[in-house]
Amino acid sequence: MTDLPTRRSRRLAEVSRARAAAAGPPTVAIDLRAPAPVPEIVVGGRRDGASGETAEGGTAQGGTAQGSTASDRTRVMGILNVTPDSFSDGGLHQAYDAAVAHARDLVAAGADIVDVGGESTRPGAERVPVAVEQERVLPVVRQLVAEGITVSVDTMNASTAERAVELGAAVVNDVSGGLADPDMVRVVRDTGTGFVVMHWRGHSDRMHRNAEYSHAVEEVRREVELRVAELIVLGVREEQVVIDPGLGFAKRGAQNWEILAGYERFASIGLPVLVAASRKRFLDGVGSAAGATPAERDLATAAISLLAAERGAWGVRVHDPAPTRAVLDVWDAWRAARP
Ligand code: PMM
Repeated sequence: MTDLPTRRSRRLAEVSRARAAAAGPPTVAIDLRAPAPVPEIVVGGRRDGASGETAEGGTAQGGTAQGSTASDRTRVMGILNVTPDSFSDGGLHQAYDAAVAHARDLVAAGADIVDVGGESTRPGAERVPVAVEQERVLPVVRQLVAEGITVSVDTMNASTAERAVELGAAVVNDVSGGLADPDMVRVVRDTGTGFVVMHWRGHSDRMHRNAEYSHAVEEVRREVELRVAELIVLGVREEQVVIDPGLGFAKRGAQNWEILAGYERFASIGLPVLVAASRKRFLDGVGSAAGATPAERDLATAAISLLAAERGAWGVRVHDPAPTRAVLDVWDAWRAARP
């Protein structure tokens, strides 16, 4: 059990432990603390699922990163937006077949988890009816689970989360950290699912108005920590939680860089951290020309993935896993060679 730093949150954690003991062991959908599975990483070859063999069929020279990587491998969460209007890939994977095909591509490109969402949260986005979200997301979740893919469901709706978990989703990724739907906490608590708790100050239509901070890092940290403490007192177990500072959500350009530069402050909460910078607007003009398309921000995204992995991030959430997987493989090889 990791200590949350404040006295209040320690007390809340004690309450949670007492409740958990009274309730008996909950179902655990995924062990968030377990080492990420180490894929067949071949130094100098491509990943082809066959341990130790390069794409050319030979044995890898220089060894594999397997076995020598630490138990703190950063997971790659590939983004699958089954939406017409997400900011970088809206409409591309909205049809069921296109969505499933893209999920397979994400996994082939190195995703450990596929994050399936049916409601855009881009700045200014309007809410989508729950029934529409479920029509988009649930058949895809069912199919991916059947194919053995680890799925997280990106939703603010408790009923969507509940049905997705029933279908086998291992993680609920809620950009509101359970604040948008009061029933979400019950679903997370009772199913024992992994829960990504993002920093959130309100729905997308109010995002910019809410981006007022006198010290972004400390305020976001405090709000995340407080939200986790509330969840714990409501019966969610600390072991279920991954925190996410919510890049781009109620944060203006430079504030996102401050959050990234303050990564260690979030890590010091003592919970796994997800970094979700992929293609976001604050990357515009950094590593690609100003005004470039969101997809042209993948190199900058991969650089952030590497910096996050080096700092021990639990995961990185990306639209294109390939460049991120490449840099993480480099990081694994680097670490594997340490004496
Ligand atoms: N960003 C988006 C959607 N879901 N989930 C988490 N945990 N963190 C994020 O920053 C986040 C998210 C924004 O839309 P996208 O799916 O196009 O990236």
